[in-house]
Amino acid sequence: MKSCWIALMLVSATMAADKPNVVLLYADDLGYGDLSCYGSKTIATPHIDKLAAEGLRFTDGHCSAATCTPSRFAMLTGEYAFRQKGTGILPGDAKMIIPPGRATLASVFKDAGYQTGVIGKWHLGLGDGALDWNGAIQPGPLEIGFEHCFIMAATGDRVPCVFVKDHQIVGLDPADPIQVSYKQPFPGEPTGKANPELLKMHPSHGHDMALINGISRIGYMKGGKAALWKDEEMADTFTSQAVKFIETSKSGPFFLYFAAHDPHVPRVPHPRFVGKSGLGPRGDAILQFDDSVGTILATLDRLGLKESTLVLLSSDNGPVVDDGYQDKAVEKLGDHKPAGLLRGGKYSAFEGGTRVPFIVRWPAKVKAGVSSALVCQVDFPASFAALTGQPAPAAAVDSQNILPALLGTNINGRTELVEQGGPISLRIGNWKFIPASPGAAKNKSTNSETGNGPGPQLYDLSQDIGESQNLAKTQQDRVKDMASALEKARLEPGK
Ligand code: NG6
Ligand code: CA
Repeated sequence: MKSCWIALMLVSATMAADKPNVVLLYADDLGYGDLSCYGSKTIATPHIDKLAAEGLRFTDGHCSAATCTPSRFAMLTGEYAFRQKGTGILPGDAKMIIPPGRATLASVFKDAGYQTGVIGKWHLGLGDGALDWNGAIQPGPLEIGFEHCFIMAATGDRVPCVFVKDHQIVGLDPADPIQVSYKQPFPGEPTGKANPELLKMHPSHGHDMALINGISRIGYMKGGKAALWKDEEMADTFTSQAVKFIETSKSGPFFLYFAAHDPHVPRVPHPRFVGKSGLGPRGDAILQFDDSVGTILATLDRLGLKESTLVLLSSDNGPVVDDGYQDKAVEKLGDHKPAGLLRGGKYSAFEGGTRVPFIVRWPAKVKAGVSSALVCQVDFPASFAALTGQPAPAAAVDSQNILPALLGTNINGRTELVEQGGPISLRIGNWKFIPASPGAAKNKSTNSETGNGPGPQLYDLSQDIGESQNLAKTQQDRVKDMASALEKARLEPGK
């Protein structure tokens, strides 16, 4: 009798749950001010603008950290990355930092009966520490809930410059095995440092190691020549893989994590975008991302999936202009403000580090509009568990169910949010607190602000979105309260 009841409850929970397809369109280093729907007058992103016009555009949506690896770690696991050692920016030969079997955003969907796929940039490590790139590359995405994967291991500026499909490098010739090292160069292989005459794009800082397709990278590699990617074709490759995944999963439901590489360095868009933005390769790469979005949305339209698909668009961290290559991003910036009115960007504790474009479209359920709710990607595991009628994963300790805010049925998102820039800072409502933090206020290589400062910083974002007036001296009680709230959040997950 009891088991009948349980069965009945399970059936009704499943029936009560909505199971839209979910497509997560994730840009790399795209800033709050980089899209015309977020106010840019210097760049036109018509496909993303249409998505925003048909959906809910968030003005206070965040990634969890101001760089890639910790941000993606938090988004997939539902745990702030600062709680775990080894979750900073990873080299391309790092072992996987999400333990196999751990519940993730992907496994939440898989458990709900979804087809799950990741296409694009991974940057969470692969293998268990003794990886042979010529053999089975595992553990990887398939061991944490994805059933299909077509990825690059780390970033476009890190070796190995090849794609990995499921457990294998794509197009690898066994007669030309691949070797990867982050320690020393391979004798006889060209590097950016030794062979600058072979470069089509020169580094501005770092990036002077393995020389692949006329661009020098971080780390060294040898062999695997037939498998090397062409930077100019990378966006089209990922996009066509995404279209294929949607086509084969169309009977649904499916979850696609489309992790684009644009506009991360090296910015080498396809020739059809070159010169089109007037802002140099960085702007052109943003047009390329918009184009990928357009192609994926057109696929949903073509297959009649628009109504039944929740599309989420966001970025893994804020923008950076010079991130290590002489690509004219600084010289051609003109009036463009990649972080909009926000201060800081990638690597920064200021809002520009983690406040990013954040759009939800689900025609069947979400009313178009604009929301000022405080929402964060770390909340995806709990929120999508709720959407699919499941409890939040126990290990997703920082993930809150903010589904009503994501769907626009409630204007309240989070009350508090920890932001991981350089220094770890705290939002409570519109108040922003950055604790005193040693270290340079400016990153000399990227010429960007870190948020470090000798004393505490307090900003009232409701009056001062650009964090220009430090109120710490005049509001000492609030500083004290926020300092202890931050300490508590650091020590006690769930805040
Ligand atoms: C930095 C790289 C930068 C970029 C970043 C990771 C240098 C000098 N800079 O170390 O170019 O690759 O790491 O970016 O090497 S992220 O978006 O993946 O976090
Ligand atoms: Ca990034």
